[in-house]
Amino acid sequence: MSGSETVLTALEDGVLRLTLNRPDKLNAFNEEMHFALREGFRRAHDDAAVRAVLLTGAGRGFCAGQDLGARDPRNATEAPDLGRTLETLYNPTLRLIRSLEKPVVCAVNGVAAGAGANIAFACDIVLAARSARFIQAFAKIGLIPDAGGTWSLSRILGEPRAKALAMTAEPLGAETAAQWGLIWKAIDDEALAAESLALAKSLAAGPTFALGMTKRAIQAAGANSLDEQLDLERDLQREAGRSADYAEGVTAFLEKRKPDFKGR
Ligand code: T3D
Repeated sequence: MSGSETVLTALEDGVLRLTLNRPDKLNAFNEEMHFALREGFRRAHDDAAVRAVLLTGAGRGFCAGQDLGARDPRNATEAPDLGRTLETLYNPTLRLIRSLEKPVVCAVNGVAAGAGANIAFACDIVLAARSARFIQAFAKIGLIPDAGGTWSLSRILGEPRAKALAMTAEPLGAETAAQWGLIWKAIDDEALAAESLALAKSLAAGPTFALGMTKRAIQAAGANSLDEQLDLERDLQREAGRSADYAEGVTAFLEKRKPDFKGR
């Protein structure tokens, strides 16, 4: 399978759909898939026609994390440098997802394990099939959670649940993940693809200039004091107030019609 086949890419109504596509391995990451996914998120940054991203998986799984076939100690002469693989393969993609000032919807269509789970948690709005489960599989193979997992789990869930999930590797069902606030919604399996695409399309047709700054502000909040955050809101709202989308939104409201946002 070539690099491009490992992530299927389609642009429709402003939504760049990225589908992890190694279904026989539950979409575990090999190098080709890393590069193809990174390329997809780079395109989302650079291409003005992309106004939202939808990330999902092909087949019965979302993503089983690192392809362990590529880490077989029996075929290695020395231990791998996993710090290097994080730095060069996983972390750039995580940074691209978080810094993209466009909405990223993740449709978790099946099991999400290891880095696969934590990449989902880095996205902006996560929908999961009711049958999906999230597994911090790292503890089973002697690793620590990566791909931002220690950061997102502890921030979203707090230390007690983050530590228990990470240390036990117990699967967390989609319904509980939604109740705990780790994801937005659990959806009936057969409805996930259509609902997640509809959500991504409605975001893509929205005021994406403001949605991008909303993302920036919410992500900055955890590290800011209230004063700093109020200043940031002032600065970003100043920019939003100068946008064509704001003028269109208010005009459409006054004219009692649907706004036609352009994302600028
Ligand atoms: O290495 C670095 O660069 C550092 C970064 C690390 C990041 C990480 O993500 S580390 C964590 C790696 N992932 C795992 O440890 C998860 C391993 N997989 C599983 O535990 C289970 O497969 C699942 C719980 C995800 C699903 O279980 P189940 O019973 O639904 O499916 P299965 O039968 O185990 O898997 C189906 C096939 O996918 C199977 O292949 P086969 O036997 O039909 O030919 C299985 O080997 C393959 N598969 C699943 N996960 C991986 C995988 N092959 C390679 N790597 C995988 N991670």
